[in-house]
Amino acid sequence: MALLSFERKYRVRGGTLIGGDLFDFWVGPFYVGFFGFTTAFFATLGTILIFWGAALQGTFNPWTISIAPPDLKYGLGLAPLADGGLWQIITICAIGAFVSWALREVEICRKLGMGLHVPFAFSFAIFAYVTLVVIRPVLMGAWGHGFPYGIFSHLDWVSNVGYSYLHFHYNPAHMLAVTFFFTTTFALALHGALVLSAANPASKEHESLTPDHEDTFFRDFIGYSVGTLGIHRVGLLLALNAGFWSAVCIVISGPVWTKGWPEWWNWWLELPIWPNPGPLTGM
Ligand code: 07D
Ligand code: 07D
Ligand code: U10
Repeated sequence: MALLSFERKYRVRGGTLIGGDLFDFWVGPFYVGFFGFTTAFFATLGTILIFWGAALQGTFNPWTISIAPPDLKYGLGLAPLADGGLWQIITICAIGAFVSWALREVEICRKLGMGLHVPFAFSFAIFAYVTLVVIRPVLMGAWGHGFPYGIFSHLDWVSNVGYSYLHFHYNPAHMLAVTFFFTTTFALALHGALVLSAANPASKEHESLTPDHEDTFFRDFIGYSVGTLGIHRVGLLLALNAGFWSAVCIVISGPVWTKGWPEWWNWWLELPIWPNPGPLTGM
């Protein structure tokens, strides 16, 4: 079915979580819904507040705009607008916009009778963000532990926080997260390449080849094919784990482990399985 006639057929009322028919309409290609309205509201307000913060900072250079969280001395209290209060309201707007975006995805899925896999997946990104700006700061007792909203300044934050644990690569959850990110790109490259190779066969005899060819390629190659549906399950699982272990790696840095990450590995040397080196010395 052509895209435009399909959309007309499925542009029907219903599936909304809240607001009934009130916001149940489209603007151009975009479905609005109650959560489209709240997304637009929070995103607009948050963006205006970033411009306000930029004006206070005295720059509109997008690379150097930075909205800093409050100083640690404000703890978990409210800070004056110009001293981190803007960051606090922008954080509320960001969470409002991200959660609204996820709920708008849910409404669109319900309209189309689809599973909720896309909003479920996006919720992991939201979880990672909320871990950085709410969960970890609350566990550490100050909003000042959140990251600043600026293109370069947030990189400074990552580097500074990384080095304050001496060597962040030794964080075991960071290792898992990095491995999942690498594996995700590896899997997408294999999948994209495999599908294109079947869709663009070497011989002009066929217009395109079949999933059987795809399966057979991997059975010949590595002895097993996870299957054409299975690879999408694998991809989703890998990507969600990347985000999940990222959230874990940062939430344990501070609230759980306060020393350098290299030292964490001492548990290996402290296992009660090593022979006492005492008598061995001098042998
Ligand atoms: C391609 C989908 C499109 C999204 C894009 C991002 C804005 C920000 C705001 C001027 C894959 C749109 C950007 C709306 C404008 C102002 C105030 C997604 C795609 C194109 N980062 N980060 C970037 C965010 C964190 C880190 C780029 C956001 C953590 C490192 C972009 C968040 C840590 C590097 C950006 C966030 C961290 C980047 C490209 C939120 C750990 C880079 C992003 C809300 C996760 C890279 C100059 C991209 C870069 C980069 C946005 C959080 C680390 C500006 C919105 C605190 C090490 N980050 N980031 O393509 O070039 O994502 O930076 O959590 O090297 Mg970041
Ligand atoms: C938080 C983004 C959420 C986004 C949302 C949507 C908009 C709308 C609109 C485009 C989580 C935003 C949408 C704004 C845009 C339009 C229209 C995603 C988020 C909700 N690290 N490290 C990670 C690597 C080092 C450090 C994660 C690699 C050093 C710290 C990942 C290397 C030190 C933190 C990762 C490396 C260090 C991290 C990031 C290599 C610094 C974190 C991915 C090869 C000296 C962060 C939860 C992520 C984290 C994090 C990878 C090196 C420090 C696993 C590959 C050794 C402090 N690092 N890192 O989390 O876990 O995405 O955050 O060297 O806080 Mg690291
Ligand atoms: C996949 C796939 C698959 C496909 C696919 C895809 C995954 C199997 C079949 C999809 C993949 C691609 C297309 C590939 C490329 C994608 C990427 C690389 C990912 C990154 C994407 C981007 C960078 C693009 C991002 C663009 C976005 C998010 C669009 C931006 C949109 C907007 C700004 C509008 C958002 C809409 C909203 C909020 C809802 C509706 C609202 C409006 C229309 C605005 C009007 C507002 C109202 C009516 C409400 C009023 C409220 C107001 C005014 C607020 C007032 C507030 C005040 C404070 C004043 O697997 O195959 O193929 O294609």
